[in-house]
Amino acid sequence: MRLGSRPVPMSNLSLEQRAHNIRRNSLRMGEVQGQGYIGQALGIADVLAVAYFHALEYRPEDPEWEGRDRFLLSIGHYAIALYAALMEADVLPVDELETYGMDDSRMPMSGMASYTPGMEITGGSLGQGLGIAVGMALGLKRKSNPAFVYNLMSDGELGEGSTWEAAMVAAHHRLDNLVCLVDFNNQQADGPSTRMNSAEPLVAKWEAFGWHCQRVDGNDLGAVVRAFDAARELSAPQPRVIVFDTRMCKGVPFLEKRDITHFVRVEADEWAKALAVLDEGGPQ
Ligand SMILES: Cc1ncc(C[n+]2csc(CCOP(=O)(O)OP(=O)(O)O)c2C)c(N)n1
Ligand SMILES: [Mg+2]
Repeated sequence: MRLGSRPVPMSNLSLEQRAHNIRRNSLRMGEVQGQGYIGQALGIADVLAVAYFHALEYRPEDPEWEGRDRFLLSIGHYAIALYAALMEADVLPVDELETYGMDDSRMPMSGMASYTPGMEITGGSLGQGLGIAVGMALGLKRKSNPAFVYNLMSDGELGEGSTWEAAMVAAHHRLDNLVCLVDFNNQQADGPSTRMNSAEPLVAKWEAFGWHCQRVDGNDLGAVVRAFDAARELSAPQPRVIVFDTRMCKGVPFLEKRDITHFVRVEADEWAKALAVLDEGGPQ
């Protein structure tokens, strides 16, 4: 553990409970605006719970603490998911969710670094996060700062050339302080990623680019924990990537069943129903 960092865990709530709370916060924000990328938020909640309550070192009261692990949200449209996690992590106050997406809110609908504590980058233009993460990881190494850089990106971003340019540079510089997290929800704007522009065989591809690659079920908390641990503990001098297969809308069966495209339509009366169904299912 780094000098001055906080001991984990911050409390004895289970990861299941944390993931559940992240899903609840997301749905409550969606209800405020009547919209939001809720399918993505529900799908990635387990990965965010493990990131913020198992893997990352940070200080909720000092989000810019120099020793913090950096968590980059390359996918700006997933902001609702990260706000939900930052609230659960006490970086943002929960009652602020009432302001989600409003004028003067610190939580705009797309993630912007200058607005929100804990939002490291402005990530709406897809394919930029990994390049920024590479620069940060290099910078930290030059400053002998042992922090890790995590970059959360989407399967849609695997179709961006800039992602693979960054991947090559990361391997060239042996960035063992860089962990890329890919949300493979098999969904992008026009349909399933595997049908639009398949990145398979994905593990072999990352490995060919010089990365240590794992692929796990992103909604299996135990598997997610083990993957984060393995990525962090690996001694090989190479960057690490974890591909998480996730299920959009996880935890709300009537939304899971919907013929999901990139943006899930939730009717006005369905937000409360979604929350009730989530609570009924309980932490999983
Ligand atoms: C460079 C760039 N091209 C296009 C867009 C428009 N856009 C926003 S989200 C999105 C879907 C991309 O797929 P993925 O990130 O996997 O999204 P998911 O459906 O899983 O949320 C697109 C095309 C963008 N933000 N940036
Ligand atoms: Mg996707």
